[in-house]
Amino acid sequence: MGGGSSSSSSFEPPPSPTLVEPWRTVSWGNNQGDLQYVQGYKPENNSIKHLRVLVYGPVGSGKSSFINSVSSILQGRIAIPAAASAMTSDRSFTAKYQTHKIKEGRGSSATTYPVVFNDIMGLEEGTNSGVLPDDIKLAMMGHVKEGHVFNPIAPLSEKDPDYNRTPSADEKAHIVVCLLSANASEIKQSVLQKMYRVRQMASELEIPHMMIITKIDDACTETEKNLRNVYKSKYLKKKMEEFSSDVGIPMNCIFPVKNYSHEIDLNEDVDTLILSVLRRIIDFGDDFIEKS
Ligand SMILES: Nc1nc2c(ncn2[C@@H]2O[C@H](COP(=O)(O)OP(=O)(O)OP(=O)(O)O)[C@@H](O)[C@H]2O)c(=O)[nH]1
Ligand SMILES: [Mg+2]
Repeated sequence: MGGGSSSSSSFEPPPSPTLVEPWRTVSWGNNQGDLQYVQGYKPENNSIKHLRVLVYGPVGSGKSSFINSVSSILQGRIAIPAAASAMTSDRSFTAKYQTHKIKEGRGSSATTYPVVFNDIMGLEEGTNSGVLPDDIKLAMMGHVKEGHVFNPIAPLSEKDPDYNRTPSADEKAHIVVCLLSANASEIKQSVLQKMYRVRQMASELEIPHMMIITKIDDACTETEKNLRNVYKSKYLKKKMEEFSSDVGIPMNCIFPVKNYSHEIDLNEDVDTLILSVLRRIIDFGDDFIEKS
């Protein structure tokens, strides 16, 4: 008895993975305003040539890919200045501290945009691997020289030739951005603790701090189908709330993106999300420049 009965409870549809209305508004298909804003930015303060963005996060979270994506959008074509790994591994692909400048124009008249990005080794689980939070603090303060290879066992010491004793105002970071993958099944507690420490260090130095959630295409079938579902996806909203409380960053400082990874051409919706976060990075970083 009962098999084949049409009792209403056994035929209830599964709950929808998306909200009816997006919880944040995005002006899709209208990138020109944000692009001009970003391309036209210049720090007012004459002692600062460029706004410096320091990115950090777990191994493989998409740090180098994010820098490449920004570079691609500003240059209007896919660019690969920051070597990204071919696949995610548990060892950081980026070991060296490097500033990425984005070229503006071509040939002899080419200049660089006044926003630069510092790529850093990934955070890893455990005590003897990945970049140390203390080294990230030194990078924030401008003490790490270009090309330094991070040592996961000991932080850079003042005696080391790679230690910059007298950083200029534009060698210091003006905004710190942590990246986390929305696809990471579980971020290890020890990695989250390191991120929490880095967030505290940035607060002590009063440097603004933001979070970017990457790989939203990989993590949620609704956003994979259509990026415009990003703020309707219940899964992504939950992930952002979890990361917000884990690292101690308010929701209004967290932005989801899809990085360019396999594409050979730019895509308007990918650009919309990246430009929207880039605009905030510039605003928050510029607030810090203005008050320092
Ligand atoms: N689908 C998808 N893949 C991504 C995205 N972002 C990065 N990836 C891929 O994830 C892998 C790791 O990306 P990387 O940019 O090298 O990550 P990273 O944080 O610089 O890694 P380490 O330098 O090793 O710490 C690469 O294969 C990227 O192509 C994204 O938003 N979506
Ligand atoms: Mg990298």
